[in-house]
Amino acid sequence: MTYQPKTDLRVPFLVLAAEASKTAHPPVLREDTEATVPVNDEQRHARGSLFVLEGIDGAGKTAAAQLLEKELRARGLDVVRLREPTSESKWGKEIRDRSVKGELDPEEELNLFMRDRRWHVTNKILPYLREGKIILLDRYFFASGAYQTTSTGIHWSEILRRNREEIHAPEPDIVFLLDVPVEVGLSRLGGRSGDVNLQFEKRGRLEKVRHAYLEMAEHDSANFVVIDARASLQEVVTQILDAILELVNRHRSARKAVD
Ligand code: ATM
Repeated sequence: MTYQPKTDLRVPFLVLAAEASKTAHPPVLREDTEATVPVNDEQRHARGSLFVLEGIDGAGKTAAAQLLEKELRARGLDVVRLREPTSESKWGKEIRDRSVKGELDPEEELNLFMRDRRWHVTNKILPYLREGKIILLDRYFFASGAYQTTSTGIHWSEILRRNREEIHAPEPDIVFLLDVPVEVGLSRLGGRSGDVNLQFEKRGRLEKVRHAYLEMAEHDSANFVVIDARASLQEVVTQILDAILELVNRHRSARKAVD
């Protein structure tokens, strides 16, 4: 099932970019993870772009993100690849340690993902956007919407709202939803040894996760592009790359007009 983007590719993050700092600094890691600045203020100073890859397990996001990074870098673009849950914050580490063993209760799990994301927004995503980087993000708050709705019973729209209002998670330029039927995702995962995650990869749950993602793509305000990820990796990457390059070029032209 392939969907067309429901809106034109937008150009956030740029209008007041002329004021933004032109000096690049590596992000300084902050422990005061509660201190996220409201994103609308931050976005005014951001010159970068945020592209998110989402999909059920086995959809091919991680392979696509790796290849995209290479392709964008080969074109001279300043790209950074990030993923959630992070492997750096204490909350990301806790998720990775405990969810694999099925130890987390649903509310605790949702809270940990939110805390890890707050850390990520503060310490990585916003600093990189301010530096003008192109961020390729392998999972973001839409994953909380899709996965944690199935465990907590909270509607995905409420989970997205919390991420937007409580964490001030910046809106992506585009969310690429790599859509595959569950049996395709599971058969791809079958090839990976030691990767079976009891908490997440049960078939019935993945059907619900996929359904939630597709509903989001249709009804949420984010700029979703649904990609039929049954296609080859190269075809998937080409589609995503074309959309990213088009948007990055529009950013550049608009910035020139402002400068
Ligand atoms: P990766 O497979 O992308 O490493 O993500 C690990 C798991 O975390 C993934 N499912 N499995 N297996 C989806 C899950 N996840 C959530 O449940 N909520 C979230 O907010 C995020 C970022 C990931």
